[in-house]
Amino acid sequence: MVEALGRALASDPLLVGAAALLLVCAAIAGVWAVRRWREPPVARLERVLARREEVVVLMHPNPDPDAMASAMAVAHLAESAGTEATLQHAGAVRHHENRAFVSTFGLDLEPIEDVNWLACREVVLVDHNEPRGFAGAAGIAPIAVVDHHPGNGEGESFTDVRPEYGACATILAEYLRDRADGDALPTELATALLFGIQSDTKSLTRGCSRAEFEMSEYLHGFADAALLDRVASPPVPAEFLDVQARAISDRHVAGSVAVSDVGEVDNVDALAAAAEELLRLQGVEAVVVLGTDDGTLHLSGRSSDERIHVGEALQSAVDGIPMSSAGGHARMGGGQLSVPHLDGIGPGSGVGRSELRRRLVDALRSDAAAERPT
Ligand SMILES: [Mn+2]
Repeated sequence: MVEALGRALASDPLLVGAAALLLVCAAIAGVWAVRRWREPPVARLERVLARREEVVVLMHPNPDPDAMASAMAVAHLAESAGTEATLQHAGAVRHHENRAFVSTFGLDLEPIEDVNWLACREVVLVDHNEPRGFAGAAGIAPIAVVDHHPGNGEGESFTDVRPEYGACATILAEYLRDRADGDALPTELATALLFGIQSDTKSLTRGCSRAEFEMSEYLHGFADAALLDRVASPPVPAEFLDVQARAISDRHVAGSVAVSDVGEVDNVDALAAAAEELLRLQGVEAVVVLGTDDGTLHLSGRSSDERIHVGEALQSAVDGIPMSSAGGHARMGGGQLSVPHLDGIGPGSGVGRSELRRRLVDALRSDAAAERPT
């Protein structure tokens, strides 16, 4: 057969030419395929961004520093590809540390409540892999997804989800390194990403992979120490310290559960900060701090014991109380109750504050007891 082919080629110079052309084409295609295969993900993402005039970089609801720093990095990539980027999120930037991040880096973030509020339909998701938290979120098909949470969300043209990573900012730091060719990173961007990694990993103590350490080292070379300090330890509003003081001095401790009613507050974020502080108390494994703002009683719960599911405990404590809601995760939860209803106005007979406190203690303790192996 090979001989027959050789004879045919020898007798027809046109065939020789065609065979040579075919070989050259195959070689070119091979080189192209190897290049594509070896190129870093950032090159593909940059191509996806460059094909658009405008993109929305969408953070998860109530964005945290990791989401905001990741969004800054995608906006940086988009703008260097000549693509306009708008940073949007559902919910609000909550907690004074997160607001300090926004003001320190002068971020222009736009809140959205409805899919029609998106600046455009070309959406890049960061730090989550399925759009949520606004009306019509389920109908969005993102063009790209960069995330470190488990999940099945995908981008139409680009998906990079690494659940083994401690922060989304780590992935974006790798992107910037891979395209840098030794160029300096903008100081603010490097500092924001470094803080994003630190805040998502509790300063490299929780949920870290090797990549967090490597990218922290890389970013450190471009970050500004004073700026990092300013964003990591923003000044605390006076009320936060007042509320913490009240939470600590007025605490009721029953076994490993501490409940504290701090009365009227102006800023309900102070309750979460106080709960975190109270949880540091020796012997205490679950806490709830209660405070009133504008006729609503807010609860903020925390637990350091994995057998106590705070969200479920808060939910069972307010169960049956009209105009109440509570829930959350294993280690943190919250709730709201209507003060007039607690006082007995409305359909129910009312549950006093001391009765509520007792229910909270019981819920947090029985939860612990139920889970405890006998
Ligand atoms: Mn994150």
